Amino acid sequence: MTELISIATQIRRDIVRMVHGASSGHPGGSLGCADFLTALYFKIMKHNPSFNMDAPNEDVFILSNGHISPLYYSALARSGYFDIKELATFRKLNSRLQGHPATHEHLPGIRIASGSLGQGMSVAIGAALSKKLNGEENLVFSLHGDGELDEGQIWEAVLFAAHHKVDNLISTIDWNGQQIDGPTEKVMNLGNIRQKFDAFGWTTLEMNGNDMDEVVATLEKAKSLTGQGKPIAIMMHTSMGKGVDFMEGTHEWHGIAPNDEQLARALKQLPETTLGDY
Ligand SMILES: Cc1ncc(C[n+]2csc(CCOP(=O)(O)OP(=O)(O)O)c2C)c(N)n1
Ligand SMILES: [Mg+2]
Repeated sequence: MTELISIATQIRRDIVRMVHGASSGHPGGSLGCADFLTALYFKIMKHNPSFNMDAPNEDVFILSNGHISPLYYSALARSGYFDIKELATFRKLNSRLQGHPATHEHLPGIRIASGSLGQGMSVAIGAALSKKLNGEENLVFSLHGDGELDEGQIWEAVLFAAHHKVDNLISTIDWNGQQIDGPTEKVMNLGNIRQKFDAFGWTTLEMNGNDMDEVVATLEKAKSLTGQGKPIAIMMHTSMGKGVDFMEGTHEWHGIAPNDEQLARALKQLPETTLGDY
């Protein structure tokens, strides 16, 4: 557990350094979901960093809220998909690390373009059904923002997954209560999203997404509930900007870069680990 927490801290350092280096990007959601993606890539998922697009006999992760790409790229590099030095090219001209993930650049680990919100659950369902057709036992994980649930396509996918018993799918919702323009309840009130997923026929779980013990335990529990005829959704409470006090809990840091002074203040709160900076 200590090791996972340390990896998450290094990944948070990567996030703020990458966004600062590019003078653009999305630190808020990236920092909030850092514990979740660390647990997934370093403990929970069966995956192979010598990347195969078709993912035979391995688990698949689909990032639907593609704007949190700094987190995604760091988790991929840190788990061996590509050299961590490449993180320095984030959002630079001709980089494989575009602001939103795309397949065109052939960056190992990326299986779909995302950033246009609402599409990832449909893709994840397709991947999960393919696994079943191929007779593979592996699982498909997806991650979505809560603001992303404003997209109608999500609810079509939620209906479809329950009807077709896509029980090898674990979708997680980053329930941080914030989105680009403000708190979700002001922009478009979502109500109790757990009750909504329950009503649509999913098995639901809830966790504090910024407590590594709880994240690992809940993901293990979710895995144990697969194969029972229902898709699984995890309502993940996180704090946007988690780990950097002045970025925490506000939509203000959804999509802006820290300046030099803010970067220094952020890095002080996220001490460099034995993994080292890129
Ligand atoms: C189809 C589509 N509509 C609008 C946007 C613009 N947009 C980017 S991020 C965002 C807010 C998403 O909120 P949430 O999923 O909660 O992410 P968070 O701010 O918590 O990281 C919006 C509306 C988009 N990327 N795609
Ligand atoms: Mg949100």
